[in-house]
This record gives sequence, C-alpha cells and structure tokens, in this order.
Amino acid sequence: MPKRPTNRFVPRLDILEGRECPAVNLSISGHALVVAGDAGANNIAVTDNGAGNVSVTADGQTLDATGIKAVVVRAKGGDDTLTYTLTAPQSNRTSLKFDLGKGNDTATIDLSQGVTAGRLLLDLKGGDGNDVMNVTLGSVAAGALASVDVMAARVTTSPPSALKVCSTAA
Ligand SMILES: [Ca+2]
Repeated sequence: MPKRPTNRFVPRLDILEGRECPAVNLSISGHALVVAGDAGANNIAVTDNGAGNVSVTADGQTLDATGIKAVVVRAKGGDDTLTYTLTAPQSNRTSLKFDLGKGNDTATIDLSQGVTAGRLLLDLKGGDGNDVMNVTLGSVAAGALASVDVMAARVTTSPPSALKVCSTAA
C-alpha cells in the first residue's frame, strides 16, 4: 500500500499588524458639531465663517452645518493634525473645545479674523506627546470677548511641546 503523502497543506491564520485606515466620526448634537477621532493619525480641517456655518473635512469625510455654536474635537491617539480657520470675523457666541489626545499632534488655529461681537471661547488641549500648537489671534472689538486656554498637558517626550501664540495688530 503506497504511503500517503505527508506534505499536506495546513491552512493557518496569520495575525496581521494593525493597518486600519484612520477614520473619524462626524456628528451634530444640538448646536454642537462633534468630531471624534480614533487611535490612528486623524487629519481634521475645520472652517468656520464666524456666524455658525461650519465645515469639517476629516479623513476623506465632509460635513457642512449651520447654526453651530460649539465645535468639539476629540482626536484621541495617533499623531493627529487639526487645522481650524475662522474665515470671517466671529460675530456670535461660539465655543471651541479641542482635545488632541495622545500622540505627537499638530494644531494650527487661525483666529486672525478676530471677534466683532459675541464671544469666542477656545479650549485647546494637546494631551500626551510632543505637540506643536500654533494659535493666531486677531483683534477683539469692544464689548466682544475672546478667551484662549491652551494646555499641553503632560509632556512625555523631548523636546517638549511647542506653543506659539501670535496676535495680529488690533
Ligand atoms: Ca487620532
């Protein structure tokens, strides 16, 4: 009786390295536009016309919204990139809460259009990692309010997080 071949193919599963694409979740909650990142390196760009019209483009998704009074970004882990651009002077109340989470994040916040009425509150947290945060401020009209609160949180890498705040001439 012939010997059965021993060179049999044995299927087997290999565990692959994580290679998921970064993806954000864009949603609207009341008057707030919420951008939730994931553990990957999210690339988030927000434009705001200062009157409640806000557009977000992030990881290939886009959301345009009106009547927005708050923009909330939670980028979570990964080396995230956030740009926020005020394309016209802020003319009503808005609250910007940006938390970049872990990772070596980059934030570029352009408020150079300034605030003509109402108030603009910016709360920017870099989270752990070596973050670079650039905030450009504009003029604030009499009777209007701008509040900028930037925190690098714990610095776990060297060189430490960099923060640059520029103010254009009023
Ligand atoms: Ca992320």
